[in-house]
Amino acid sequence: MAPRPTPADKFSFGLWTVGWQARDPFGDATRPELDAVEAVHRLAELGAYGITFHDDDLLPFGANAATRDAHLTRFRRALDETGMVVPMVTSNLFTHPVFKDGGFTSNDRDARRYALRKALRAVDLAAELGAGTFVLWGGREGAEYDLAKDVRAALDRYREAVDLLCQYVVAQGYELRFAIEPKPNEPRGDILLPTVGHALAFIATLARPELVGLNPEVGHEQMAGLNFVHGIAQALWQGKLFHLDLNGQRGVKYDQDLVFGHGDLLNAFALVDLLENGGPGGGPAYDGPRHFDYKPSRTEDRTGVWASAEANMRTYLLLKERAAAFRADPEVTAALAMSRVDELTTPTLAPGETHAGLRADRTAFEEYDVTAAGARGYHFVRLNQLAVEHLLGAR
Ligand code: GLT
Ligand code: MN
Ligand code: MN
Repeated sequence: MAPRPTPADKFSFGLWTVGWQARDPFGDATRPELDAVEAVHRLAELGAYGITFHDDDLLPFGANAATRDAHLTRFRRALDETGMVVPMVTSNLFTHPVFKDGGFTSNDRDARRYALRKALRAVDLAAELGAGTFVLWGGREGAEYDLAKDVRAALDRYREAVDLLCQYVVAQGYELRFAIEPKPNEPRGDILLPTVGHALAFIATLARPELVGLNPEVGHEQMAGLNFVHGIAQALWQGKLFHLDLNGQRGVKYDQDLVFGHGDLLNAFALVDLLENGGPGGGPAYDGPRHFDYKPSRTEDRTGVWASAEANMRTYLLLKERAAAFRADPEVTAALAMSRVDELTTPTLAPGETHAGLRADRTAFEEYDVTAAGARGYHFVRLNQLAVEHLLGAR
């Protein structure tokens, strides 16, 4: 039995996830539209604490002021009735044909100005609903043809846009930070800022880098063949894990958006262990929302949608339980020591030591027995097997 999710677990879902009607490039929708108010109530009943959305998920694209107000009033009432919060808001700069060559980086300057205006409106909405994070997923910022996009100019325009958004939140006094969500491809052939590493390098060039971090998604890094846990670890190391999108992906292929844990389960285990136990003193390394960005598979009906939403949270909590047991197991402690995992936290140089000291230390080189060191095993496989056995509930 997995523990029941509660608001203290900080589970949140995108409105576009449970609301996905399962229209794909090859087939029609298999499910009816889902009302945002129903989504709030159902997710609250299941134990989630938050709901997130794009401007257009909640307020139909191009709606007039009266329609916007009506939708917002109903939605706010649902939040009040359930105690659900809105930790994150974002802007859809990818669905409408005007964005077919991108929002912030379209070759068309007028389309870029329109995208900026739309994003600024969504920033107001985010602040109004008390969100702390504004995600920037640039799904259409990219190209199919190398000669059709001046990538250096596109990055200039991307930076111009993010700098403007930062300037705006500072001017308005909003408590809002931005989180860039990398993705290597789909819908564009190649998307700009394709991985955690590219996005981190981009952030370092901004006018206000402290206001911009990351929203890495499990499947997006895995689509690029990368290790998600390593990406998250580096984001944490640089103080840039502002938000994250949990889901599942099976290898390098189209973006599957499976339920969390339904892809690389062992990597998901290491991820939960890092988030929950990787902080100073073994506590959580991340205390933001545990946000699920998945798509209930096209084969599922409405019942299956809610079952899959629950599955994300159950899997997370089961992995958290398993990770706690792993950390508490004395055999794991011994195996970690055998593998010298902790030794990596010791600086390579002695306190105050310089290159002169290192060069004078004969034990570091002239007298170092490289043959013996090269022959010694690290016992990493044993450690990994212990993780597998905990994951399988065998310990
Ligand atoms: C879209 C995408 C997701 C992003 C969302 C935020 S929209 O569904 O596939 O990965 O997180 O814009
Ligand atoms: Mn995805
Ligand atoms: Mn996502």
